[in-house]
Amino acid sequence: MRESISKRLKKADPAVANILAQEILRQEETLDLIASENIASPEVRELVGSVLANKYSEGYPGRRYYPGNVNVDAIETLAQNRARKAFHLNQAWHVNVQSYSGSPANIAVFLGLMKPGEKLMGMALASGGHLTHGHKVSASGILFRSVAYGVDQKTGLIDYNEVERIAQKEKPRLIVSGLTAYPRAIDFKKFGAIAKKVGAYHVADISHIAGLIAAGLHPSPFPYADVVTTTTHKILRGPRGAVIFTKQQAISNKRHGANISDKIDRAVFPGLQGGPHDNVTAAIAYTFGRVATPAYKKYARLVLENAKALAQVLIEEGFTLVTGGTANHMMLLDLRPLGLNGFEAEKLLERTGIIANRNSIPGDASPFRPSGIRLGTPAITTRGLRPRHMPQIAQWFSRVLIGGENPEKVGREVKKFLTKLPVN
Ligand code: DSN
Repeated sequence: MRESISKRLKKADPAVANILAQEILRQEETLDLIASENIASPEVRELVGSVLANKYSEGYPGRRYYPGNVNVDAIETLAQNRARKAFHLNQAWHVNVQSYSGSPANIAVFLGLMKPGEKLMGMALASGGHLTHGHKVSASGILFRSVAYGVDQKTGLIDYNEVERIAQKEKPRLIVSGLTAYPRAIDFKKFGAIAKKVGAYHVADISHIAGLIAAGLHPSPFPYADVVTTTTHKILRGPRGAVIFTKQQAISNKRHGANISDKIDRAVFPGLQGGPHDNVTAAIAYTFGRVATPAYKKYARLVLENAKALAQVLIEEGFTLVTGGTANHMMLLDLRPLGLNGFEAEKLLERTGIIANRNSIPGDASPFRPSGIRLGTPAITTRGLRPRHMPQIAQWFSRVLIGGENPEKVGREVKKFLTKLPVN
C-alpha cells in the first residue's frame, strides 16, 4: 500500500503536497541501501504527527517548567522504562530520551562530563568514526581537544593495542567507542578496560548497532561503559531521536563525582535544548515496546542475514570489501581496484535507482571524494527483501560499476522489481 496524501493538504498547499508526493514516489522506486536509514512504521509516523507536537514541557517528568504535562510525564516515563527493558537494564541506568538526535546527544554527554578544552578520544572519521567523536569541524572537536584512534590500514580493523598506546600517552578524560562505517563487531570490553586504566569515562555510541545489541546479536557495551548513546531511527526503526543511558555510579571515573546522570540531564536541558519533542518521545516509547518483542528479534536477525548474503555475492561478483566482509548490518566497498571513486559510484548507482552513500575507507584523505561506498541492509529488510534477493542486487552493482552498463537501463529493472515490494 502506498502512502497517500490527504485532499486537505493538497488543497491547502499544493506546492508542499507535490514535493511530498514526489518523495513518496522516490522512496517507492529506489532501493535504500544507506546503512543509517530505515522505514518508520505508520504507527511511528502517526505519533510523530500527533497532538503531542503541540506541547511545551521543559524539564523532566514530575518537574516541569510548564503546566499541563500529566500525559507528557506518562509518555516520557514509559519511554524511559521501555528503553531500559529493551536492553535488559535495571534502575542503575538513568535514561534521558530528550535529545533531538544523535549529534546533540553526544555533545550533551561531552558537555556534561568535561569542561571545554579537556581531552576527548574517538575513532577518526576516515576510519569509520562519527563527526561528533572529535572531528575538527564538529563541536566535539571545536570545544574539546580531540585525539583520534584509527584502524589498521591493511586489515581495516581496530587495533586495540594501538588504542591503548594512544590512550596511555594522551590521557583523555573521555574515550568514545562506536562507529558509523565499521563493518565488524566492536570489543566494548576492551574499550572499557582501556578507559579504566587511564581514568577516562567510556562513552559507547551504539547508534548504528543498537538494534543488534538489543536483539543479542552484537556484544553489549552496558557492562563496560559509563554512558551509552543511541539514535532511535536506524536499525531500531523508530523516529528521528536519541537516547542517553547513564550509569548512575560511573564505573571508570569515580574520582570525578558519582552523579553523572544529573550532569548529563542538565547538559541536555537547559544546557543545549529547550522543550523536548514530546511527539517524538511517544514514538520512542512505541519503538522500544516493539524492540522487546520476538518479531523485532527476527527482523534484526534478517538484517544480519541480508548483510552477510549481500557481502558474499558482491565478493563473488568481483567487488573488494573492506575487512573482507561484514559482521554487522553494513559493508564498505573499496572502489580503488575498479578505478572509480565513491563520488562517481554514488552517482552511477543513484541513476540506477540504488541509493548508497560514498564513504571514506582506511587510507582516504578527502571525505568529499572518498574511495568507498557504504551499504547497509536495515531499510531493505524492513521493505521485505530477503537473502534470496541479494544476488539480484549484486548483479545490478556489477553490471553498472564493473560492466559499465547504462544505469538508466538497469534502473528500469530495479524499478520493476520494487513494485512488488511497496514501502509500507
Ligand atoms: N548520518 C549518520 C550515518 O549515516 O551514519 C550518522 O549521523
